[in-house]
Amino acid sequence: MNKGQLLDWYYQMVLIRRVEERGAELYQAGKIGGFMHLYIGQEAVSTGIVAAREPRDRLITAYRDHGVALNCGISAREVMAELLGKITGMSKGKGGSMHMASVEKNMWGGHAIVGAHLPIAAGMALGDQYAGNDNVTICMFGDGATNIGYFHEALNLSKIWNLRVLWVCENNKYGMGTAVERASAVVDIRQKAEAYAMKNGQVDGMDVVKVYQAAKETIDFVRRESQPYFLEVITYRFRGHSMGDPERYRRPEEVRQWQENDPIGIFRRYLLENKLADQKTLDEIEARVERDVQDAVEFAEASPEPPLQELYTDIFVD
Ligand SMILES: Cc1ncc(C[n+]2csc(CCOP(=O)(O)OP(=O)(O)O)c2C)c(N)n1
Ligand SMILES: [Mg+2]
Repeated sequence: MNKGQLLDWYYQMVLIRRVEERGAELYQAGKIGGFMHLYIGQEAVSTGIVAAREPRDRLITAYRDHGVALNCGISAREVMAELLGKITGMSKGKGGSMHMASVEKNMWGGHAIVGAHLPIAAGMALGDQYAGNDNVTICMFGDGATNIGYFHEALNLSKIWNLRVLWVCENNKYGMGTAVERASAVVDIRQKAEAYAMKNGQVDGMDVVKVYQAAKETIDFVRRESQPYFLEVITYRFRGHSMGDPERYRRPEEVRQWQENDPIGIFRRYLLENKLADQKTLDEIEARVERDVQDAVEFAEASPEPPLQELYTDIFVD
C-alpha cells in the first residue's frame, strides 16, 4: 500500500458518504423513487474489498450497492443520475438504486432479491473455470441472505466444483428489522461455511486497512488454491434498513456506540497518527468530494429522463 492508494481510499469512503447523504436529501424531496438502501457506516467494507481485487476479478453484490459501484470506478455522476432515474445513469435510469451495474467495470450488480445473486456468482465462477482463466468472483451479501436456500446451494456447489469465489458476508447485525440471533440458528455466521468444508475467517469491517489485508490474502488464496473462501465482515449500518425505516428494533444508544466507531473517523486517525497525511491534505480531499458530489447532483438534475421507447430496450439479448 502506498500513500497515494491510501489517500484514494479516503477519497472513496468520503465520496460514498456524501453521495448517500445528498441522495437521502433528494429522496426526501421526492426526486428519487422506489427503494433506496444506504451504505453509510459500511464504507470500509467495499472500499477494502474492491481495492484488493484485480480489475479482471468480478464483483457482484445485493441492493445496498452505491458504495460498491463508486469503488468499482462508476462515476458519481452516473450513480447520482441512476438514483434520479435519468438516461445518463449507468443503467440508463431504468435500474435505480438497487441495480447499479457496469460490465465494463466488471461490476455485475446490484440485485434486489435476497440471496438470488449467489448462484449467479457461482455460475460466473464456473464460466471462468470453463474458460480456463484464474479470475476470482467476489460475491458480497448480508447476514440475512445466509438464511436463504440459494446461499446453501451456491456454497455447496462452489466447494464441490472448486470454484474461485470469495464469499463476503457483510454481517451488519440486522436483516431489515430482525436481529441476527432472531433469524439465524448460528450467530457466528462464518460457521455456516464449515458445513461445506470451506475455509473461512472473520474481520473487523470498520477498519479499511484490516478489510483490505484480509481481502488481499483471501483473494490470493482463492486464486492460488482454486477453492472458495468465506469471509465474514463485522460491520454496522448507521441508517435505517431503507428510507423510511422507523428503527423500532434497535436502541439509539447501540447506534451511537457504533457511530463512535465510524470507519471514516478510524481511517482519518490512522492516516494522521502514521503521518501518512496531515489535516490540510485530508480537508482538501473532503473539499474535492464536496465539489464532485455537487457536480454530480447538478449533472443528474439537468439530465433528461429516458424516452418512452427505452422501456423496450436492454430487456432481452438478441
Ligand atoms: C427473497 C426475498 N425475501 C425478502 C425480501 C425483503 N428483504 C429485502 S432486504 C431484506 C433483509 C436482508 O438482510 P441482509 O441480507 O442482512 O442485508 P442488509 O439489508 O442488512 O444489507 C429482506 C428480508 C427480498 N428482497 N427478497
Ligand atoms: Mg444485514
